[in-house]
Amino acid sequence: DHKFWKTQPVMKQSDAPPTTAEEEGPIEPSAPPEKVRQEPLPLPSDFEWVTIDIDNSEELKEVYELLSENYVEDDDASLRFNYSADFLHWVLKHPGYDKSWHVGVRVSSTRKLVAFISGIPHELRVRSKSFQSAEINFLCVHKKLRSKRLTPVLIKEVTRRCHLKGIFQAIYTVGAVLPTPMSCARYYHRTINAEKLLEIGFAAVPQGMSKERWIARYSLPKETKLSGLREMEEKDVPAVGKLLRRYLRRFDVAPRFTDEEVKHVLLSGNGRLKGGKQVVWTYVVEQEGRITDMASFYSLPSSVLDSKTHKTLEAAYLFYYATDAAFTEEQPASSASEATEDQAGSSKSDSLPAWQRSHLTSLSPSELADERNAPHWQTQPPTAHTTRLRALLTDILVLAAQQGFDVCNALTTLDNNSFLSDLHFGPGDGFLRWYLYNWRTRPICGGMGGRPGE
Ligand code: YNC
Ligand code: MG
Repeated sequence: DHKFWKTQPVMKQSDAPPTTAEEEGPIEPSAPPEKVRQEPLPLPSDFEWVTIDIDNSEELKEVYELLSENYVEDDDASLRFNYSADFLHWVLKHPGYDKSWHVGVRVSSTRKLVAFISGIPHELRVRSKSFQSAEINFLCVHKKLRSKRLTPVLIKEVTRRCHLKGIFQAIYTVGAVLPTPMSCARYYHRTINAEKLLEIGFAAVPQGMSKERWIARYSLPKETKLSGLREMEEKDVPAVGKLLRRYLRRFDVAPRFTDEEVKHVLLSGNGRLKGGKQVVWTYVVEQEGRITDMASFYSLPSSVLDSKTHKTLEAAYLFYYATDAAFTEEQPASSASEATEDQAGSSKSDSLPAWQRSHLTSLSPSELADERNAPHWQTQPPTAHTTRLRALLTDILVLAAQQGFDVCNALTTLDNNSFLSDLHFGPGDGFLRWYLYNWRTRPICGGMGGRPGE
């Protein structure tokens, strides 16, 4: 009965969700720093809090090792996320990051790192309201310490450290159902290395199809097709920032990235720029000196736990993308709203005009199964926007294949539903749920969030 979560400022299933924009907002008020608890939460004896210095390669390696052995596994324990140290360093050093939000727990006697939780800051927009928030991620308790109620202590401690810095809202994603999702999406997988996925058992040839035909189904062109497609460079940051911010305004929930964040999120994980391993790939389409499209993916391998022949599944995860084809059919943004809304941190947007709101947000499992709710892209001819996305994402698959990825994963978020099946992505077993801490909101567009039983 959620002994811990029922004490927290999160939406409860029993609460009536807000019905108007005015009712959306904090569940409990913010407090001044001096009203925030000053001492760390008590830990069981034998354990102590540490702040991890991710610039210290030894400490970064300890976090990497804790996660590589104890982090998220799939349902039948055949795969476990294997975030690289370079990936962790990239994500945790988000612009404006606060070192004190990289929280570890050590065994006092041996100094062994046995638990971790992290937060990074960013500005989040939920419908028409924007606020500073923490994105909480990489919560992990060593397998030998499970079911001892350490998790609520970790969450309360990172919450305290956020409160000390004036942050009272957070967003996080979990595979499981907790009180109370604001949104849910399903994982889709696009086979690239068909043979290897068969050997691992991640995919199976459907009955009645030959192995050769199944493998041929996933073959990709050797080269990309879009003219003007190239890797993003630092000089592209302002144009990409503008395009991405404008594209993301079409969705009910999105971060509001500054150019500094765009540069970090899309470029700094390109290891060739700083001598590490590459974790993020970002491409742009430049036509007559204008950036018309961008798309990115990141590398998140999984350890294969039950195969004799393969140790690692190399997965590319579809990340941000944007195309100005989204705007050609719609009324162009007026220069006034472009100017005031372009930079995150500028004056907050009022309610968005209808054409900027998306109808293609993620779908709940029941919606996915519900023919009557068949989304309009299945029944309407492709638009310039969806045609453009298919071309762009096909090239992204080609590039992921060139980089040696075995599979490309994507969620039913953004406009992904308009190309997933055409590009031979298939539905997986996994779902991802989004949660907000201390923010009350109506269920997100399409009624995905907050439904009982999902
Ligand atoms: C979870 N993933 O329900 P109740 S995702 C949140 N997120 O509490 P114990 C979780 N809560 O139900 P264990 C949770 N998993 O009694 C469990 N809980 O109220 C709740 N796995 O604690 C659970 N990483 O310590 C229950 O559980 C209580 O030993 C039970 O440890 C859980 O990073 C876990 O999946 C997940 O390492 C640490 O199983 C462990 O089972 C593990 O007895 C593998 O805890 C790795 C894994 C989770 C990935 C992620 C997002 C985390 C978000 C946390 C919530 C943040 C709130 C906002 C804070 C900032 C606020 C501000 C400002
Ligand atoms: Mg525990």
